Amino acid sequence: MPALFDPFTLKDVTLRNRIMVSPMCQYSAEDGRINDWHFAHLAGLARGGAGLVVAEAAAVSPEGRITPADAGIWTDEQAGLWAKAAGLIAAGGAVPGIQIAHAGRKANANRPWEGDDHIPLEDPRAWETLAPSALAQGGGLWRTPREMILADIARVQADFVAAAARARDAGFRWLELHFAHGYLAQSFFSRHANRRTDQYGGDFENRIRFALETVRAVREVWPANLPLTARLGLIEFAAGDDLDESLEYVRRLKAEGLDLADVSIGFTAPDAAIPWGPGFLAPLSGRVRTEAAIPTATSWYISEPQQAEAIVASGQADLVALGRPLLEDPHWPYRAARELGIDKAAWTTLPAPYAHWLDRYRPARDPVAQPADVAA
Ligand code: 8CM
Repeated sequence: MPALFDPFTLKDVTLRNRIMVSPMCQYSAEDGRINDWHFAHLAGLARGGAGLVVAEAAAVSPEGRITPADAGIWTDEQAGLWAKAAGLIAAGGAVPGIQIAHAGRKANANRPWEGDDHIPLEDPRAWETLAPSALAQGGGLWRTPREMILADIARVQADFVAAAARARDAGFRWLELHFAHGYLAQSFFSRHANRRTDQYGGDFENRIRFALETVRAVREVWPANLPLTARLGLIEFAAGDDLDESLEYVRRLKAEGLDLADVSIGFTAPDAAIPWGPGFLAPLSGRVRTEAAIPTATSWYISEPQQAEAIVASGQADLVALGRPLLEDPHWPYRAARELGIDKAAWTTLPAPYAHWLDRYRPARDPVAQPADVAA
């Protein structure tokens, strides 16, 4: 059995394989409410065969949205819609997960296909953005945020806790905190974004305080038997990177109750030189897995079944997180199973309406069209 199709158990949750659907913002919600687009999208991905479907970043508060069209989880009405989504994912045989997020200084942007730039303050859709320091994200796309006072920090942490409780009540069984990609929690950890001089900025202990306190508080409401995970920006590929510090950050998060580290990038350093390439983050995931002794997920430029298999089999990650390959081919897991030599879809709790087609009617050797057939 290829490693990619070994079940994976974390706490009381067992995934049918090691394939995770990365959370992918759809920028298609209204006042934070998801709709038929999201239901079809998530149900399709679950039916496609992944073990875990992590629904897109759901904002913990209105001002924490990346764009005005982001999904949210700050009201009971929104949570009711998420409950339907969680049920659809489970009906597809995958474990329902959700990412909860606050965009910090990268909030209040236009949708990627409508400019990807900040909304000017005079626009009626504008809101004040918040960050550890009054420093704009680089690249000229974002406004300068307001530096958070201690009451803002406490409120955002309470928003994360309320969102986690809503996710729990909606039936999600896997929670991912968005602590990467230059969003709020990442910008506290980042020495590029955080210039505070109080207990939330400066040295390592102070820069990790926001994340540690948030994990500790979320852990109180997120069930002890369910995985609490975070997507972490552990590297910038820029001057100032300190991997020993990043590894210690993960160990400290683990001590607060984090169950898995989804290893990713900071995206806060203006001078980063990111070595984009196939599976380029997998080695760092392997280091985190070994040196912080915590299960990991890895993402970025994983698209081929043999590549995903090698990452899991070699111990670089427990889970491979795929995004774009699953949008191109929502049934990528079936193709992967076939390519890795699993001749029948018994690797999964494949729902019977699909299983019977794939198993019962599959001949010993699939007839492959020959040039002569095509010519005829
Ligand atoms: C969009 C929303 C949230 C994220 C994202 C993106 C796009 C790219 C990315 O991360 O790396 O975390």
